[in-house]
This record gives sequence, C-alpha cells and structure tokens, in this order.
Amino acid sequence: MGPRFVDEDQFDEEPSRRKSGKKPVRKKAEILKPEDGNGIVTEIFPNQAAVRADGEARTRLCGYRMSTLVFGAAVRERSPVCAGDRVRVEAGAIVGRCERRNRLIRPAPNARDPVFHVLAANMDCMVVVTSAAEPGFNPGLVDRFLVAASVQGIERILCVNKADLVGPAAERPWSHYVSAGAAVVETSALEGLGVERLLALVRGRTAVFCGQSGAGKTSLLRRLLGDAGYGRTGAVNEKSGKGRHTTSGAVLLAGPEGSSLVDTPGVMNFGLVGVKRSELLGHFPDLAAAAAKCGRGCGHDGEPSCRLTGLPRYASYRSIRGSLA
Ligand SMILES: Nc1nc2c(ncn2[C@@H]2O[C@H](COP(=O)(O)OP(=O)(O)O)[C@@H](O)[C@H]2O)c(=O)[nH]1
Ligand SMILES: [Mg+2]
Ligand SMILES: [Zn+2]
Repeated sequence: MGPRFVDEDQFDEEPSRRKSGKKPVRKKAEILKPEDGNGIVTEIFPNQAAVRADGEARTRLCGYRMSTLVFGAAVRERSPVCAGDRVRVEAGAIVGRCERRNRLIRPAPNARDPVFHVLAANMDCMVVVTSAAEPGFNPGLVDRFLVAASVQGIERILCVNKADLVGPAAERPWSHYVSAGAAVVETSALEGLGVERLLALVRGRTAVFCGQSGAGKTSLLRRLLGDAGYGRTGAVNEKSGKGRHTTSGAVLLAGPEGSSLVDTPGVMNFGLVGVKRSELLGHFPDLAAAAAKCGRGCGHDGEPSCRLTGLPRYASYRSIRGSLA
C-alpha cells in the first residue's frame, strides 16, 4: 500500500514537512512508482490539471513543476500529464508522474507534428460508444477504436446506444462483435434501457468512453452518474476561487464502487503508434481464427482464395492495415 493522506492538507504540505519520513521526490524528471503517487489527474486545463487526492471525493487544481515532468526530447507530449495519470502533488503542484500501464494517443493533426496528445492513461477498459441510428452504425470507426484498445491491452466493450430508435426486428450489424473480443451491450441513454448492464460491466473499474461525437457518451455518463455526479466543474482553485473552466479534453469522473469513468470529446480516432502490419491480425481475433485456414503465404490482402473474404470486419482490417507504416 502506498503512502496515504494522513490529513486533509497533505496536498498543500511542503515536501520538507511531510510526515511520512520518506525522502522527498527528487527534483529531476523521473517516472515514479505508483506507490509514490498520491492522486489521480481528472482533467487538463492550460497550465493546470485537476487532481483527485487518494481517498478524497473532491478535485483540486494544481500547477506543474515542469522540471520534474519533462522526460527528454524523444517523445514530446502536449501536456505533461493526462486524465487517468497517477501523480504526486506537493505544495499544490504536480511534482511527479507515475509509470503508466497504458495510454491512448490522439493522432497528431498533421503528420509532421511531433507532439503527441495523450488523451487518457491507465485504463482497464474502453467503452466504444456508437449509435444504432442517428448517426447510423459506423463499423470502420468502431474497429479502429477496438484495435487501439487491444494494442494497449485494454478490455473492450461495444456499447450500441440509441437502441430506442431501432425495433427489435431490425438488422443488428454489431451482433458479431462478441467474436471480435468485445462485450456487446445495447443501451438507450434516453430511456434507460441496458444501462444497468453497462454499469455492471464497468463497476469498480477505470473505463474510457470513446466514439464519434453525437453517439451519446455524455448522455450515458449522465445516466450512470446522475447530473450531480457528472458535474465537470468540481475542481475549485482555492487561491483564485475559480471553479469554472471550459475544456475540450477528457474528464475522469468518480463512479459507483470505486469506478472511474472518462468522458472524451469527439475523438475520431486514436493513433496506432508502434503497431506493425504483421501484428495487426492478432488484434482481430475473429479474423485471426479464419486466417489459420488460409494457404501458407496468404497475405490476407484481397487474394481471391483468402478465407477472410466476405467476413464482416475484413474491409476494416485491410483499411487499417493499409494505413500502417
Ligand atoms: N434517441 C436517443 N437519443 C439519444 C440517446 N442518447 C443520446 N441521445 C441524443 O444524442 C445527442 C448526442 O448526445 P451526447 O450525449 O451529447 O453525445 P456525445 O457527443 O457522444 O457525448 C443528444 O441530442 C442526445 O439527446 C439515446 O439513447 N436515444
Ligand atoms: Mg459528449
Ligand atoms: Zn488469407
């Protein structure tokens, strides 16, 4: 067990006054062990981050001590921490970031931009939210999200929202996703349908809600947490008293039974950083099973004899494969 907050004000304490007797975190940039963190980043603002201290419900705005957070020039990140990061706060400033189990990277807006945007880190599962209608089911986008999660070792849940808009007899072009390694749940944030099932899947876990803008991520989270539980503006800066910020980034919300649920803005894709073409099939378990029956030397790339021909996710697979370096 890591160091716990011994009193309300531990975030505000000077390092030299820490009661634990442990030596202070060094001033040069180094990745900390999780047990050396004392809070979790819930939201990013320009030059500040909201952090929830271990064992507390409220979040507080903290600045950064950049000298302890910039880890060389190899990978430049737009912000030194992201939602879901475990961090150490001392005297109201983030002085260290803990190692990450995984991270979701937004693709740079242009290919020459070397600055990564890490949207969220340390996730147990990804809820890919899509809609049954308005807008209609978009398998290409769903597959990209599922691959991004699989590559990072994040469990996958496909949530098909707006189920109220389709009748029970309608075609369900998402029913095969169970064989793609995802739990599938149909919901209606509007009518509450399926929300209990979704909650059971994320209970006690850290889950990031991703998907096309308009699919209903925020509506679902409001259903799961209640409007009060959703409140984005919980972070109050004690010095300035300011609590209202607008942001277009991810926000990590405290859910029931220790769960942390992350709402994301209309992210259209995640960068599949470091994924090799040869590894991609492994992230399509349904296709990998069929590919085992192909002749030796089949590249699964449009050959007439390829056993993947006609399978529902083959087109997505080829499209993603083509986009990899
Ligand atoms: N019919 C229907 N509309 C929904 C449902 N969930 C969300 N919406 C509507 O879809 C729109 C986008 O929802 P929002 O939660 O903002 O989507 P987000 O961009 O993914 O966060 C809003 O107008 C919602 O009222 C649903 O289950 N059924
Ligand atoms: Mg939203
Ligand atoms: Zn093949």
